[in-house]
Amino acid sequence: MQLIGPWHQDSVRALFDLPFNDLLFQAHLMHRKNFNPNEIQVSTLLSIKTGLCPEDCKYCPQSVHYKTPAEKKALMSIDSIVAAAKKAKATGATRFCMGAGWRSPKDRDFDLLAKAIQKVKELGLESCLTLGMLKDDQVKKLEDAGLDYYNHNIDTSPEYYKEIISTRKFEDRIDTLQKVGQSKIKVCCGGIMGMGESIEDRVNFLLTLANLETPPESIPINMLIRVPGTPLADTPALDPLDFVRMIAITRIMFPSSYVRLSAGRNEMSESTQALCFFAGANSIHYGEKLLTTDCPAPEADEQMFAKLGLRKRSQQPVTV
Ligand code: SAM
Ligand code: DTB
Ligand code: SF4
Repeated sequence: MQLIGPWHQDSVRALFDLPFNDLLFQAHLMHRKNFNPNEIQVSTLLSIKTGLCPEDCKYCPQSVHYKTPAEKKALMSIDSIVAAAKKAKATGATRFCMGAGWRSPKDRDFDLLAKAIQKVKELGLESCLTLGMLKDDQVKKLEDAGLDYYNHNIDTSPEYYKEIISTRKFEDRIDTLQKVGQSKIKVCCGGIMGMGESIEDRVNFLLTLANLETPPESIPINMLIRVPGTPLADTPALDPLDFVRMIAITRIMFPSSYVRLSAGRNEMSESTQALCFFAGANSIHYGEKLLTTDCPAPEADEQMFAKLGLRKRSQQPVTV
């Protein structure tokens, strides 16, 4: 992992204060040095268990505490997971991310999870899971099953976290990230913009990511989807240019990580997305759905890629 830091509050804040053009120019130069700027990694998501989650994350349609349009669904069977993975492969995804509306998985779920990892990899897809907090032996089970990535977001700054979630502590998230970071599984960790956080919170969110024992190789930057029924449903919309800034600063601070333009593309214009790609975003969620909310239709993404001369990044070597 190459870092051009060490970063401090002042140096990160200085990036937020740059004129937009200067910031985008720096970010784009950094992007070109490390990646092919016309290639985008595409991941398809599948919610393998949906809703009734005991946590109270104020943004989340799956929390049992809020009445939202998200459909509840028990843990899927291996056959249905494999069928969805095959479909994702056929539409051109290179990574298959399976998410569960859990605080943490139960030991009894690991046989199915290991099987799912194995089957996804047999299809030539990278595997990614996001299941909530993990214990040491659970990380080991996922590592032994050959899991490529574990997604576990810190979502916001340590200071703002308690305004968003009361059922766990920021340190609980760091604890799982440390466990995963010490295994062979790659860390995917990012956050959500537009939850009413300040610039200082965005600075401290990025500093926390940069100071993780194992900084993430994959960084999802989500724009809050304001789902009806969640406490954040009426939060004022984020200025798309502030979202682009966040992508650019993430690219500068993490030159060799994948920066994912994650949730929120359905509410974003193509022009905003194009600016995000220029600023250094090189990964997206692709497919009909994110977890419970809609993604742009794959055909619309194909058209946007064609317009921008972008192509999907082909598969990285898969470790089986
Ligand atoms: N339960 C597990 C956990 O919390 O880690 C995995 C699933 S959880 C839905 C995965 C991530 O989705 C959250 O950490 C959050 O970053 C993102 N997310 C959930 N609801 C969102 C929303 N309304 N807008 C943007 N991102 C959202
Ligand atoms: C991440 O950072 N964003 C994805 C993925 N990791 C699991 C999830 C976005 C979920 C958006 C709300 C929903 O569809 O329920
Ligand atoms: Fe549960 Fe994850 Fe949603 Fe929080 S973000 S309510 S832990 S599914």
